[in-house]
Amino acid sequence: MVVLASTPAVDHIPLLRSPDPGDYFAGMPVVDLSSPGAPKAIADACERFGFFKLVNHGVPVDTMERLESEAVRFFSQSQAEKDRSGPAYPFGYGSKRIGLNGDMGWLEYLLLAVNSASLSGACPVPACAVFRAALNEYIAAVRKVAVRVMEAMAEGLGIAPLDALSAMVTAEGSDQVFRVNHYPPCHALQGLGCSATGFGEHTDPQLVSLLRSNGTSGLQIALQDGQWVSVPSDRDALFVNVGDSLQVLTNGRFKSVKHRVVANSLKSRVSLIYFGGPPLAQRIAPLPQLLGRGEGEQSAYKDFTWSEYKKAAYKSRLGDNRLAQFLK
Ligand code: GA4
Repeated sequence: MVVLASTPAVDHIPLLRSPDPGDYFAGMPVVDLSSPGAPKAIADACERFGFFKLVNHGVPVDTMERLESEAVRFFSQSQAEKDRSGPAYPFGYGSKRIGLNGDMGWLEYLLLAVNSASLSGACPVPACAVFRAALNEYIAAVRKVAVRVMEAMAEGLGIAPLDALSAMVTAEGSDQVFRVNHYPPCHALQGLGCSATGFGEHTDPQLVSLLRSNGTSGLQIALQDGQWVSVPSDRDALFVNVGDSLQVLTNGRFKSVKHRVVANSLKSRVSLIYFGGPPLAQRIAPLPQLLGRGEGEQSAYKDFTWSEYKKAAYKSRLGDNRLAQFLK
């Protein structure tokens, strides 16, 4: 990550965005995972927005804060030190470049492979044992939440068995990824009426994503009518979003939400994101329990496996509509 020593002319700064609409997401669904109404509230939120805030999720505050401080420590190392943990593909440290097809963002990050409930042993990054322990503790806890959320989704959809969705992330060989993002403040833009794109608009290819941030705002989601709204940050909550694969499994009932991050001009944002994906061979197609219901309801999608979808996703640009080519 290049630190700007002096204020460059605005037109020399890449990734500029016009002023934000600034609208806060007033109607954001907040779900209490410990309440009996959670399954219905989750299913409603996934149908309306593909997004909700989760409270009383059970990940201890200490576990979240320990990982946050280890991440801050990692990113405060010298550039040369961090580059030793790169490149990000397939897994490791990356700066500004997102994916392999030319997308850029005002961030640095770690992209990590998750094996069952912890970092994959084959993933050598990060090398620091304390950081790895904090990651493993957090990943084990957040993955349990993902399983509970996916069980609640099945219950809310009224489908059996309860693990019809969650079994895909608990299965041997499930394809889970963890990402630690650091968006440094973009001081150069302070007061200039514009902001930097931290992570450009996109949908997540997986089933579900669970995000925790350090309380610095920046996350925005697109509502179904295309309007972008800012998500008020909350360091104690988890934010859950539906990914493309879950949209397909529910035959479009749940919406894969478009989201993006705008860099803050004053404060650093650190986010921790767990992406729950199925095993590579998993067929991604509407659940028969859902298709059986409606009068002659047909799948809206061509048949594909997670491996095929993932391959297509990694060939795409960040903002592409990746599901379009799989629509019937
Ligand atoms: C979006 C969700 C996850 O962050 C991610 C991203 C991946 C990457 O950063 O390498 C992708 C992006 C994400 C979707 C399209 C492709 C792949 C960047 C990109 C341009 C790790 C993932 O699985 O897909």
